[in-house]
Amino acid sequence: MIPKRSVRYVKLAARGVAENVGLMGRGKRPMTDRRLLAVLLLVLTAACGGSSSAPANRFSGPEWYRDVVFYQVWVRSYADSNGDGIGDLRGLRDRLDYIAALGVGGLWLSPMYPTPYVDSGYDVADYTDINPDYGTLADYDALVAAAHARGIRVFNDLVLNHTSSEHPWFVESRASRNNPRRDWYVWADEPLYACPNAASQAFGAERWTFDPATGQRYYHQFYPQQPDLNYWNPVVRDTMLEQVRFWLDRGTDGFRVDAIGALFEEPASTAPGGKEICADHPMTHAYLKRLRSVLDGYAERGRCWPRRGTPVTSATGRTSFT
Ligand SMILES: [Ca+2]
Ligand SMILES: [Ca+2]
Repeated sequence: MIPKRSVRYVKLAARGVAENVGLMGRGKRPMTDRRLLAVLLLVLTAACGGSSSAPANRFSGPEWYRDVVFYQVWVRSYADSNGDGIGDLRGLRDRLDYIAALGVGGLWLSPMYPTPYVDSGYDVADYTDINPDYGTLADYDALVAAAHARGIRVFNDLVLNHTSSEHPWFVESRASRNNPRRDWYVWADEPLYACPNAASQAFGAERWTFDPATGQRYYHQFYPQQPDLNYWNPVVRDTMLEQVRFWLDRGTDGFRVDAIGALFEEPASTAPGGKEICADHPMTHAYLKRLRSVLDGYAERGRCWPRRGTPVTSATGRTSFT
């Protein structure tokens, strides 16, 4: 089935780390109007070394992204190269001349990882591979090379908050209370916090799902098939940055980061002020700085980044970057 897609609006704002706030519906589920707080992290090759084939003045300066057109592609529905009815990376690559002719400078790929597709690919079952419906890692590499040759940068969708329930990490985690990956997800006898999904009830009313195999509940901000990773576990934090490096090492130019405000939660019993924290936790801000540091590490390879920003949360809870 070809999924429907609707981007109500995309706003690029702020400095250093660009904030991308969008209302999106996706996939074979009914339109969800899910509100996403996302961060777009950018890396630039042309402004530093001057060796890119990008048109002159198009990518000049570290804040080039302010004037560049970004083009979001839902690979599954975009272009089918082999006639199986499913869009794929080769189909997209075959149309890069058309995309370049539109004046596009940045290609944002919606999730193209292996997935059971409960949430249109935002339920990732493997962060370091390509959905076989769309092709292979070699096809991805060829797409990036072909895009770069046309002065187009490639940005992956990055889903850090949760995995698919079919990801091997969660399969292990739910196997037993003593499994080494048990603490990679958020397990408890009773819900630690309510954290309702304020944007939409389409993901279901319950944020905690009972798992009879081990007699505990796990937390999920979205569908039950999308268990939240436990970012209080330092091994999880480090492991997710390894997934980021995997793509940067391949030549990926940056990321659009999904639901980033939801990384950390904290129960009322320990949170300052005695009120549970469900989004924009200070630890999330700290983790974003680490993520930024990873990206900065690629400056040594001739890439430049927009200047560093400082996250600020207003009295209303709105986060921006100065
Ligand atoms: Ca196909
Ligand atoms: Ca979370």
